[in-house]
Amino acid sequence: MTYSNIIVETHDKVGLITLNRPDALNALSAQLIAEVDDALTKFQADKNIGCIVITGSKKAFAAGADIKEMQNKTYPESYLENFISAWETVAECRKPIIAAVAGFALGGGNELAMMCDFIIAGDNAKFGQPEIRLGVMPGAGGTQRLTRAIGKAKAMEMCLTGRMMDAEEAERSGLVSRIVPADNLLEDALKTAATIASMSLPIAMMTKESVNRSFETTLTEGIKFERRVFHAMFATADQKEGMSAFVEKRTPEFKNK
Ligand code: CO8
Repeated sequence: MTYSNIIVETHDKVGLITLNRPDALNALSAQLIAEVDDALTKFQADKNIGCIVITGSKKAFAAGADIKEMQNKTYPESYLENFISAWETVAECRKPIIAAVAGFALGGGNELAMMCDFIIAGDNAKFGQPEIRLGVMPGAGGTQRLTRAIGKAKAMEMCLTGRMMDAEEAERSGLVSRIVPADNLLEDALKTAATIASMSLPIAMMTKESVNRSFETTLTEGIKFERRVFHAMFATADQKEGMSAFVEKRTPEFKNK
């Protein structure tokens, strides 16, 4: 697939996807999402890639789904094409994904960021679910993921008023893991991703799966799941290497086995 809305690069073991529709503040058209899906599928299959970063520009991570594309959509069309299902590739990606967000992350932009495993925010980031102002509501997981991330009171206010949240409030509320100066955002996100990619890939993937399980089950079931996965880790060569390296006071060399 030839990409016209994203730029795809690899930085050693990190896959980088930069949303690149500057004229539309990276509005998430069907074509852009198809390109993101394609790039993610390739990074998933690439044994050398241990972590993925999705970012936008300094002005906008993404200002939402493409309103001009959705404007005349009918109910049967959206039902038949199962509109928005294409985005599930991001949420279902098994490798760790970081969203590096500067500028606007609105509507589907915020939902895309929340589909990633964590968000690092530039200090100029602005998050919001303004769909209500367009006569709709979030449709790519926003009502669910935002509520789990920041709690009912703030999520309800954001979704019902459409107001934006700045980076400080987003960090205070638990929507983002950290704030960094916008000029250093990509460098910081790539460095964080490189740290993750330097670990054992299967262990990182099992860790991601276990943390995500906490959203989908009870505490008792989640702890049972964690324990099964934890036991399985003793079958990996990377566990032997990681623990031996600690005991021998050296840096581990994970072989991803
Ligand atoms: N869709 C299409 N085009 C957009 C979008 C968008 N979401 N956002 C901005 N643009 C375009 C503008 O139309 C404009 O284009 P043009 O130059 O041709 O007129 C260009 O980008 C620049 O935008 P502005 O001139 O408006 O820039 P400002 O700096 O003045 O304002 C804002 C920036 C505040 C971000 C403003 O552009 C804005 O409010 N954008 C819309 C934000 C929004 O409502 N987002 C939610 C969209 S709905 C949604 O995401 C539903 C998700 C459900 C799942 C989706 C599945 C696909």
